[in-house]
Amino acid sequence: MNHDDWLVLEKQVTGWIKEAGVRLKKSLSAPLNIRTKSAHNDLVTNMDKAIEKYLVEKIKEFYPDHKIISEEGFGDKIDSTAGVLWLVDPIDGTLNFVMQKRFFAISIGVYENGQGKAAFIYDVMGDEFFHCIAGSGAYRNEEKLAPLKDVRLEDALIDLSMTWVKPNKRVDQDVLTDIVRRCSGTRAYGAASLELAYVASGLVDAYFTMRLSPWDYGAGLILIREVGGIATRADGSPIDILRRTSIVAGGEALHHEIVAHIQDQMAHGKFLREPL
Ligand code: 2AM
Ligand code: CA
Repeated sequence: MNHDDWLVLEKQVTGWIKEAGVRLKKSLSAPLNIRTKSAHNDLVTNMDKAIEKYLVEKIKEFYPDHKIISEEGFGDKIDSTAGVLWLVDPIDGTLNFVMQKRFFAISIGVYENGQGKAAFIYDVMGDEFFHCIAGSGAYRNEEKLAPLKDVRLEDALIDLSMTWVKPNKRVDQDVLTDIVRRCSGTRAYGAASLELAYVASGLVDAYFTMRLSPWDYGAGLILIREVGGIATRADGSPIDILRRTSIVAGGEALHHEIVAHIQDQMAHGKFLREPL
């Protein structure tokens, strides 16, 4: 697709996402139909499904030859990044949607032959729309985001869930202890797409997680790279956008410091298990 095609797509997706946002907001005043998926805290609601169906139908209507990976099953079975690929999460942060009625987002990332091209993350209740067409700058609503600055670990806010510093099956619980002790503070918002958007906006300086799916991080990675940030797997290796993965994201120097620390811990026998 050429640049003008991407601009048309941006207009369309912005319209769909804002419309979906209105529906999500309205739905909070009616009873939700909630079910659990892989665990008691892994939830899906009637709204996850309804919004995904709406978005997938729109994409298929206007871009019938594009492929879609999405969370709730309306997308395609994909094993290649060839062509245009959409990574769609109708509600990122479903637990927040259900329990807090805030801090959830609609996230859409669009890739062409594996290259990030367009990103859209909409914080419905905060009415903050993070978006970018790769190469044309990243935005929070109409405000252009600045390139990420170098931040020392001692001055950094690090976004990570407590999950990763208590016993868990993916990473030794003490791998990050030094990072947590030395940094300026930690935060956790419970919606990965927003947490990646906050890194891109400089609201937090780095984000660490051991387990995300393509629809959770697809858009966020594009935003972070657009502002000069780095995102890799926890051991520093590249992210494969077709797979579940760990992620360390941040400005270049801080990303390097965190990954070097993790690699050093691994060299001392600490485990790090990527999701299958
Ligand atoms: P979700 O709400 O779309 O499932 C919560 O810390 C963040 O991690 C959310 O962005 C959530 O996305 C994501 N996540 C990925 N895998 C998860 C899982 N198995 N259970 C809960 N949250 C998960
Ligand atoms: Ca979701």
